[in-house]
Amino acid sequence: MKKSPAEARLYGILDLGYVQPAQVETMTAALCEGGVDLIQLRAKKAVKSEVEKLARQMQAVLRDFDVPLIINDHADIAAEIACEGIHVGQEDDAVAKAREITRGVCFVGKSTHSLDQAIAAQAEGADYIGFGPLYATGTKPDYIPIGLQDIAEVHRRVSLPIFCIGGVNATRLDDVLAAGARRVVVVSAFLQAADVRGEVRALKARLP
Ligand code: TZP
Ligand code: MG
Repeated sequence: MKKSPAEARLYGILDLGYVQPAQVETMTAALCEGGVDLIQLRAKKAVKSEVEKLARQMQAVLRDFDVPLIINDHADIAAEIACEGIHVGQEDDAVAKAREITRGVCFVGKSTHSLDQAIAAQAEGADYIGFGPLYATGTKPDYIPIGLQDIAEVHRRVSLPIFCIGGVNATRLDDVLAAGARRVVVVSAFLQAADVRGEVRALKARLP
């Protein structure tokens, strides 16, 4: 049985800005062996056929793990390959639309960049939210970091699973947790680690 967002604490994103297509399978396995609970394919520059191909490769690896596959942006691909989740941003399909395209089968996550957006995503029916970027990050360079000050409040106001994202790494984790985070997304700090499995495992062990 695949994990649900509510059961998840650590969310890894396989971002093709950091990973060559030929490394997608080994990186998927390394992230899962390290202990990510959720994994997303984020391929901003790839054409749809390439995204689908890579997603299917990840899906094959994920048969050995209870880690759901979440596709960024492309609800039609998520529906086509019957993966577990779809993730939309503020500029993408509405949650209801993504749910319709995936025929109610996928859970739907939404990126939020403020307290107001987080509250709106809950009202819109998202199954989980990303909240950030907390820190400036090269993975999403055009976004102004929101800092840590709203983390406690968003947990008071939003009852969905909240994944704090953006510049999270081993050095900053204590500050992020002290600010009230219970779940985190880590991208570049995992994908650029010399020992991906070890980096994931060590960070996972520090989560509540
Ligand atoms: N959404 C908000 S920040 C971000 C996304 C996809 C990127 C997070 O990547 P990193 O490398 O962990 O800062
Ligand atoms: Mg998007």
